[in-house]
Amino acid sequence: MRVLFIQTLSVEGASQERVYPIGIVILAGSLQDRGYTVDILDMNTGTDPFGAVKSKLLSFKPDVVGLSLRNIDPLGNKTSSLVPPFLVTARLVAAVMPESWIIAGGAAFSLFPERLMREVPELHYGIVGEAEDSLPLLLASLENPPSIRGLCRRNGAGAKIDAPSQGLDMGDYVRPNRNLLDPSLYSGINAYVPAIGIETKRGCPFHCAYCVYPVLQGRRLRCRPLRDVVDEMESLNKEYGIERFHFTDPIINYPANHLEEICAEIIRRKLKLKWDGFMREDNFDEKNAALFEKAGCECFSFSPDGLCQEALDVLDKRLAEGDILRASEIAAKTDVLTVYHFMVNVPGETEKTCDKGLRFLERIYDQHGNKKNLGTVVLNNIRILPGTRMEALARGGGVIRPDTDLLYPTYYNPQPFDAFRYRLEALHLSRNVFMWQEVGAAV
Ligand code: B12
Repeated sequence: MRVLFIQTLSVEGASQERVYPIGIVILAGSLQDRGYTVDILDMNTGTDPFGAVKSKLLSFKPDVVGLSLRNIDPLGNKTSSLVPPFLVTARLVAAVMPESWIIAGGAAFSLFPERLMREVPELHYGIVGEAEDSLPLLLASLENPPSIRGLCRRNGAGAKIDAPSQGLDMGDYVRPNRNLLDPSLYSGINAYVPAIGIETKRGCPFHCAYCVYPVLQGRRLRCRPLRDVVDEMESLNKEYGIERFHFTDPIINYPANHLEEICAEIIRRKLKLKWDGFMREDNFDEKNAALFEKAGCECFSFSPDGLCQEALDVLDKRLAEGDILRASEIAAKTDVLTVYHFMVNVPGETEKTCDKGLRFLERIYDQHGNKKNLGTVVLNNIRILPGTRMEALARGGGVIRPDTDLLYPTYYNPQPFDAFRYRLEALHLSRNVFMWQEVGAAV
């Protein structure tokens, strides 16, 4: 059986940062190991994505096409959607290869399975969540599949979805087979984000009110054996010359010691690699910050999200303002860049919390002023995603209607603080410009 995987459009235009699609490369590799003939097309890498789909279909002639939908929209306060290009891709596949089965998967599909089955009638099946075990079972029973973890099948006008898998043992992790999609094609195309992702674990035990990571990977932390992680990085470096990596974990420095052990192994093998990933502030101290830096960390990415204690509490971050300031003080003393992500106009925002937020941002800039090692500050309104506490808060509080369709970009940004983001952005830009231009104190 011939199986073609397509990474559908993940970004709005060719100028955006691209990421190597490890999800479909893992799936294709494990199918190949089982005797399937596989191929991969990433629509994000060329200049004529739909033309590339048509020619790949005609040359490869797949029996099954797996469509991966990673992002439902570009986030970042934008109002465009990635559903239309996904729909058109499925339509194009059905038109060119009417006999092929079309199966969808990926993070964004997993957040909206039923909605997307309705929106895209060309899809025969979907798989919600991780698919290493489920996809081979589905391919072996396409005409009449039994109950399979995460399987999404049509059921009248709607869809029936079996409980997803969130339990893959990371000791059995099958590394992405890079022969199926050359990682060097992704070298040098991004200005900021390392395009090659490495998983060190799956799962997230936290309860942040807006976040879907536990929906996608479950709450149980499943760590990969550290040598397997470093072997993967080392072989990518030796075989493909890859030097920069992004650890894709929800939180890279949790649980304690896993990342530390990976770093110790990188240092022991004398690998000259650069990497980054999202870290929690309450597990960040002088000792591990120094170790991370020595092992090649090129950016501490923090997502404290709340700009004051009230915001941290309403977002259920289980962090204190002091944790964030202490982490930023430590980070500011290193030679590593730090990036902070904050959410703006969160539930319960008042004049007082806005003022506190502005002062908090000032303090972070003050800490980094000396070494000028503040990469950037990302300020976003919250994209309301299904199944999160934010959805309940937004619907319950009348911020969105009971029937608002979350499939398309919907942000939590009620009046009267709907323009607060711009005040924060003005402060952020001003501090940034004045830090670099050295023309005295910013206002
Ligand atoms: C790491 C990460 C990043 C890194 C990527 C760096 C890199 N080099 O890889 C960075 C920080 C750069 C990033 C950026 C963005 N990201 Co991001 N990212 C993630 C994260 C945490 C992990 C992704 C990952 O690699 N997972 C590991 C792989 C193995 O899993 P997977 O791809 O999901 O594949 C599995 C299954 O989905 C399934 N599957 C996948 N494809 C298919 C296909 C078929 C046919 C089948 C059956 C199954 C299947 O099987 C796979 C194996 O089990 C996810 C959250 C999450 N936990 O999923 C968010 C996530 C995917 N990102 C998201 C978004 C929106 C973005 C951005 C648009 C944000 C922005 N404005 O910058 C950009 C887009 C970048 C791009 N070009 O696509 C959203 C997408 C959903 C949504 N809300 O739209 C997520 C879910 C987070 C969120 N906030 O909700 N991201």
